Amino acid sequence: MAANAFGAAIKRREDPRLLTGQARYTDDFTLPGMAHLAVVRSPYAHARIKGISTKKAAAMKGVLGVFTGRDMKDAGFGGIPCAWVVPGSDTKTPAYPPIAIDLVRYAGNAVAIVVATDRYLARDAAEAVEVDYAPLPVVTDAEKATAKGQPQLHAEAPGNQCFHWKVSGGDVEAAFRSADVVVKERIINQRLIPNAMEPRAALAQYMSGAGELTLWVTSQNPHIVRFLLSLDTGIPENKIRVIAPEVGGGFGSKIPHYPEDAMVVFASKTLGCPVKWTETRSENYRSTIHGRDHIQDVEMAAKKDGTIVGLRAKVWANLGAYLSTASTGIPTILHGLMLSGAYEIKNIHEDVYGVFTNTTPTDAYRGAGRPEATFMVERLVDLVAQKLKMDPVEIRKKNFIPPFTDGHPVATGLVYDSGNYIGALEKALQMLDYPGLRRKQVERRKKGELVGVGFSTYAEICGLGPSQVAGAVGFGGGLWESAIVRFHPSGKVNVFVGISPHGQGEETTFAQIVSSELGVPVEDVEIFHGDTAQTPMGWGSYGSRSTPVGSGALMGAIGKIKEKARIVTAHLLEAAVEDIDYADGKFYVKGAPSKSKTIQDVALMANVAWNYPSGLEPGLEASAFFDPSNFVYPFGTHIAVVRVDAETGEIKLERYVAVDDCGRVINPMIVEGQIHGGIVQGIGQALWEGAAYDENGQLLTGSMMDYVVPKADGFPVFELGMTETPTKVNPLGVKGIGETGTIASTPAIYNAVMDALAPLGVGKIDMPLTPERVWRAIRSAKPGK
Ligand code: MCN
Repeated sequence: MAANAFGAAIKRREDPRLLTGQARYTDDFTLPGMAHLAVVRSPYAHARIKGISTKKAAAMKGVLGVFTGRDMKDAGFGGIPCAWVVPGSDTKTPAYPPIAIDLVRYAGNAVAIVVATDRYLARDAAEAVEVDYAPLPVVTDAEKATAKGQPQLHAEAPGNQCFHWKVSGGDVEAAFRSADVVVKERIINQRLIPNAMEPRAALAQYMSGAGELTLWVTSQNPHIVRFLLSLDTGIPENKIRVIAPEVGGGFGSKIPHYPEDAMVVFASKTLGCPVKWTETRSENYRSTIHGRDHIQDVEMAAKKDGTIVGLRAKVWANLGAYLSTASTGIPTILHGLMLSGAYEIKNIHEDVYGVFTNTTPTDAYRGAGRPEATFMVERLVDLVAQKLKMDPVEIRKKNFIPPFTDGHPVATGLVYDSGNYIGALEKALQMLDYPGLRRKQVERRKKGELVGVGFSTYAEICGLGPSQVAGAVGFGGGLWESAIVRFHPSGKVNVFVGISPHGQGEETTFAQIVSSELGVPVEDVEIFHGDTAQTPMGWGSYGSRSTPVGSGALMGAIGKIKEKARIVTAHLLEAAVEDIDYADGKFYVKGAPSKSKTIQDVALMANVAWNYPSGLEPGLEASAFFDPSNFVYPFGTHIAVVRVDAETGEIKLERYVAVDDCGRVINPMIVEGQIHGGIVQGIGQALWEGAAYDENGQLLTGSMMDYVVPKADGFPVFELGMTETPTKVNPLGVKGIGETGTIASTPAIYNAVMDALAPLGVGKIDMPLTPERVWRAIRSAKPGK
């Protein structure tokens, strides 16, 4: 049976293999003669390398080679490129050698590699590499790093400033002068560590005869890795095959092209055998990118009636020690341009300073820039409401952009595609029974309970394209997608897509689209992705773009298949092509529906081509490319209800209501799953997670014993609702959903906790809101403040 493209809650077809241990991840691949690579990492966050002695390690059993950064450089391997340099920000892009040469800049920076016949021998030998370090002073805080007299990381970036980027819309100074109230806040959007189930891994096989390289790698975007790898290895792009087999989650951390990718290639090329590296969890914490880490000074100005007239901010974004693949685009384009949120804020100005520090490089982490913007806006909106003694719902309603379907420009220069913010809020309020809840809150407060309600009415930007905009904002690639639909004689279908899902479920949703559009049973459709030799060019799965952009390409290919099928059907039924229509899986003659052919009939004839229109190419296969005309802007309302234990500072989440709008919904079950996971990740930031460095740049939260990730037992059943406001920027009217939960939930929780603590006069606690921090705040609270 053909599936519905929209609304069919089909179970994820990828799950049985994932849940029964039958999926193959990079580390599962073993090639004949394969060697293993281990990385020697700096224990210092900043140090001069005085010398490296590899002799002892090289003499150990099973060791095939020990190499330094200089060896890689001498072999022609270049630095890891940064793929996003935002124009107009005077961005400094210092060299990022895959293995440090002369200087290490963060604890975990690679200083040497060891290759051995066995992974344990490699790790043992790595410990025998002797490195003579001269430690240097360290700076880990982004704001502090810009001050005079601080340690300098890169000669070309004085004051550790990588860039200064500004966004301006309207006249913010005049807006602040005209305001009745101004609220200010310093927000620390703390550093987070992505926790994909599968750590990173890379396996390279260089075939010297043909000059060809195959790299199996844990990547969200194998085509981008292929492109960047061709730059730093010097191997031509068309001789590189990058395969992202099963990838056990990424959440943004598997977007970058990492030094280890280049290391295995170098080792394989040098030693003439396949070489594999698999990260340990503690390596993962130190060497895979981190997310967020913003210090934000924000002010919001409003009139007495609650009309927000301006937003002004200064942000120090911690980029870590080197520029990771997309790092400079996150605190600028994906953060700074979203400062209007769901509101009509006509005057906005923000200065963003991108800063180098002696910490792990940062890059995209689920939401990437938008959680930092949404938290800022949603918190400040609440503070204005508090100051004006307005209900947080009223102030939001007053400032929302009214419903629109044909584009709405905001002060930062973006044009939102479609939105109905009030619609989502009203639905969520209904689900919550807001008046009833507030009444109960009053009663419970009288009994001494600390209960609070928190709102987050977000709008976010995703579905990254269009490519012209990508180019204009300095992204080093395109942002279009492509797809190939291929029918076999039996009527079975293979679909090859450029996107590279790694847990999101497009093998199911894209099969649903093909099935519904062409009348093929969903089981007959197989989706292929993640192999540059097999799939057409694509720019990857991130920025919740796979569905809004990838489905556009798929629909293009489906359209071409339908066109060809009409020609073949017309020939078979001896009718004119113009007289052939398509409905419910059948191509039929208008006015004579019994005269029809199925797509399977057409596929057989097109493949054997026995009785076939003259001049028409045989085969039933089509490829298409799609570049959207705009981004998409999902939105919604998330509401948290919390109770704070005054004795212990513990926060109990009593209810969580979320109404999201991602345009037309393909698979509601998958969409709900994405929202669940997203909400949990955002709550993790609000309540538990936070990477901490000591004054020497040592990562104190270097393992799962010290870094608290959310667990299922900490949550109530989420109450989810949807509204559907289609977009016009892609053929199906779909927007992304992969990040909305993460973007929305952090401020909802934070605002709820602050609402709970308001009677005590507590107005601010830095995230994460751990029981200890909350308890201390309650202890030092001044009621009535
Ligand atoms: N979907 C749908 N109807 C819509 C929109 C989406 O049915 N209107 C479905 C899609 O077809 C897909 C899923 O929802 O099955 C998510 O699609 P989309 O919003 O397009 O997001 P992407 O596939 O591009 O995934 C990226 C997004 C991001 S940016 C991060 S980070 C993230 C996330 O997805 N990382 C994840 N979700 C994740 N889920 C898992 N399991 N693992 C990760 O690493």
